[in-house]
Amino acid sequence: MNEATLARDGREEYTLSDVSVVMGTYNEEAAIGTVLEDIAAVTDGEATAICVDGSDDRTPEIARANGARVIHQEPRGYGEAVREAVLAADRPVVITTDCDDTYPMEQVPEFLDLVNDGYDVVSGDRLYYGADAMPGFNRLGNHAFALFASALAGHRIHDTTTGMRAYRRSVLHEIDWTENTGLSAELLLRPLMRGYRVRERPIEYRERRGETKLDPIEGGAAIAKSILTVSLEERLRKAGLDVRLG
Ligand SMILES: Nc1nc2c(ncn2[C@@H]2O[C@H](COP(=O)(O)OP(=O)(O)OP(=O)(O)O)[C@@H](O)[C@H]2O)c(=O)[nH]1
Ligand SMILES: [Mg+2]
Repeated sequence: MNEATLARDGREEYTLSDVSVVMGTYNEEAAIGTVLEDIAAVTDGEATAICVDGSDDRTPEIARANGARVIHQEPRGYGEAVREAVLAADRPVVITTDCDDTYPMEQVPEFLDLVNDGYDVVSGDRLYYGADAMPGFNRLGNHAFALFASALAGHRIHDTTTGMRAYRRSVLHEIDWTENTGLSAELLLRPLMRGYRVRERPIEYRERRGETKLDPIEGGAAIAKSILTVSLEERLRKAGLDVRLG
């Protein structure tokens, strides 16, 4: 192989045609067109887009019209959809997003560069720039989750529940995922606590288009429980005990 195609750590260097952008979609007709157009524009149409969809509005039609692969799944929650989406990805670099136009698809190339620098997981930190577009209660909750997760994981994490990340696809297949509402925290904590190379990258966060699908109180409690369960399971695993607490 030509040296120019090798990343700095000697692994193969990925391009935008090695990227799948995946998401759960549940009645996101107000945002799906913009999100998929942004992905196509920033990747020159090279990346594939996959939507795991439970909608009863026009979301799947708009997604297909914009070139996305749509996988139907009855609505069973965020994590059920995102797990199926990440495992369906057909390219070696997998980028997750919400389908609500909150995440900056224009930063996809920066995330890819960091994977080429050798990181296994690159996690978008919404709180770094203040996240003014986020409802105040959610912002406070996300700061609290980050502190809670940092204390349990023994690594400083700034944003545990972000929806925008890049993963080397192999990582997604090497770990069993158990959480639903808390899947985003799990997708960060398990790789981090198993010694994968993980880093955060500040991202701009925009106001949501369309209606939220997450109840902040019920969802917040489920996320806190996932952070606790996953961190304890990973600590026990390090001590040689492979158990499920959830
Ligand atoms: N297929 C599917 N997608 C879902 C389900 N629940 C949520 N989603 C999608 O998962 C993503 C995250 O949901 P959001 O409502 O944005 O949750 P959130 O980001 O915590 O809340 P906001 O701050 O309001 O954006 C969105 O793209 C939703 O459409 C579900 O049950 N099935
Ligand atoms: Mg969202």
